[in-house]
Amino acid sequence: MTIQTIKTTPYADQKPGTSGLRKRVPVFQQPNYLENFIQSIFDSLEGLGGKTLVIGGDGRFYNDVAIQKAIRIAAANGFGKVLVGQGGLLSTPAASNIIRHYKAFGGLVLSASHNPGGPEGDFGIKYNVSNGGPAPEKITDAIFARSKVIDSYKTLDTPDIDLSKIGTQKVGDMVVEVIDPVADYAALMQTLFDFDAIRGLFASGFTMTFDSLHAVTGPYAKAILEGILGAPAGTVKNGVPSPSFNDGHPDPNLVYCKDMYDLLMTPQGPDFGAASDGDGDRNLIIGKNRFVTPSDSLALLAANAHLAPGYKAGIAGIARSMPTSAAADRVAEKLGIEMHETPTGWKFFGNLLDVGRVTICGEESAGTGSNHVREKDGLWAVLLWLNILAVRKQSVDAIVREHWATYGRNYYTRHDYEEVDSAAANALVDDLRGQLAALPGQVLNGLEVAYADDFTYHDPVDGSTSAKQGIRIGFKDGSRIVLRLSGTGTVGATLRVYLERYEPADGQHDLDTQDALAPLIGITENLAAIKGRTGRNEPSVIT
Ligand code: G16
Repeated sequence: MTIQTIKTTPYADQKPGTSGLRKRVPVFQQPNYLENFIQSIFDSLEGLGGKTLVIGGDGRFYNDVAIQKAIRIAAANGFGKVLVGQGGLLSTPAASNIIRHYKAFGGLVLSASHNPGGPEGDFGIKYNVSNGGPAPEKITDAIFARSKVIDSYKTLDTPDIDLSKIGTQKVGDMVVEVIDPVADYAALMQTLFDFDAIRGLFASGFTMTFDSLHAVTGPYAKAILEGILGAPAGTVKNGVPSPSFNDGHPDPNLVYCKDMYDLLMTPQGPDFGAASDGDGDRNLIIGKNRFVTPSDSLALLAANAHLAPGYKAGIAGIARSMPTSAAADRVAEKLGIEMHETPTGWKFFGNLLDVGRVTICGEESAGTGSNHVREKDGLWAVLLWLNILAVRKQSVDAIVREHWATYGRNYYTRHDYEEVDSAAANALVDDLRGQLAALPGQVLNGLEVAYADDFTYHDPVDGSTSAKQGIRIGFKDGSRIVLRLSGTGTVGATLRVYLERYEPADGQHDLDTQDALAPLIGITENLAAIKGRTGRNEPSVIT
């Protein structure tokens, strides 16, 4: 088989963001755009000859085309084997598991996660390394540097691989094995959780709804919840993956899962509701009459993890992204274990997990996970919740209330201003950065500023430093304002404002969240002038 070397010219905009390269589909459809990026990835890796590469995606529009291109470029670059999910599907946590389980060299994850899909929607691609996690910054920086000078890529002139059949085929000298996307993942989950107890929970009449949002978790949730665990048929909604997510937005939050939220707030609603996103790494947890914020969910899962067999020996430590609330910090303190604050992006947890300093990680952006893989894992979080509910035999609401009565409550909200003008958003952040030095000691809306900085992370494992990771303004009473620009949007800039206030164990736990945070919302507007600078009177999304 002759390897073709195709001449190309670089694109200037292939800088990976928080989680790989995400762009509108038409951007990826430009001549050689995807090929350039994949070749830039392979050019940035050493020693891939003869090794195994995992390829999977969330089934969104352009996945099928991209996978065929990726397989040919992988073969031409000397990989020995590609493992690909049947139909091109692998959830992101399942891809991470496959990389680890089969000791692959790395993997290509084709997804734009929670972003909408379809011909005018978003597409994305990221590279995961041999530990199963997203490539660290030194690799993504190298990929970007390479993409700016690339002048050719390698491929083969071969027909498309049939991805519908499980089994082995060949592309040039490379073996392509099409695998069941669900089996290994389902087996892993059975090693972590008490499936008998969860089966008993469902058998006792416990009711649940799980919304797959027409995305990748449909087959996983059906196989595990309805198949292995015996939840009634129909528990999983919208379970058939669609390239356009049925024209929906596969983001499991209170905006796109409002119907489920409303149902859970009614007496006739089920006991438990959950959802996952486009690629299956995020989760939404709602109990009857109780939405659980992702930050609280992290704290609750960490505090109760020992109830599941996979964590019965206890957890070594917890890590959370900087904007995530400090609720988990209080759990770590009580357990006497390590607590780490990292920049936004799952890749920053990898080192801590690899050396065993933390077991459970989480982010305010609806991501929780553990050392079982190196990605956040939506269904894992749902199963851990189910395991805890099965053991404690209490409602979600009762468990959350007990938690607050023990640790206090961190009121928390995130305000997103989506698709704002990039120049205006950057100027807003720059101006705020300029004000930081003068803030400590000032009293704003009755709250005294304790510190104000732009977060810099020093990785305690590899010694690397990541600067400018978000503006933090902390107050003496434990309240906090964080501002940063998203690294996953594809149009303009998305400004994220994260607000948090701590109420002690014997304090008020029943305030409306937005009311509880109103003083901080006012301070933010005074300091950052968001309305004037963005032209927006209110956030696009409040979570
Ligand atoms: C990605 C990253 C997460 C991050 C989230 C939001 O999630 O994997 O670590 O918290 O984006 O990032 P940003 O605030 O920069 O938009 P996902 O689910 O989109 O892969």
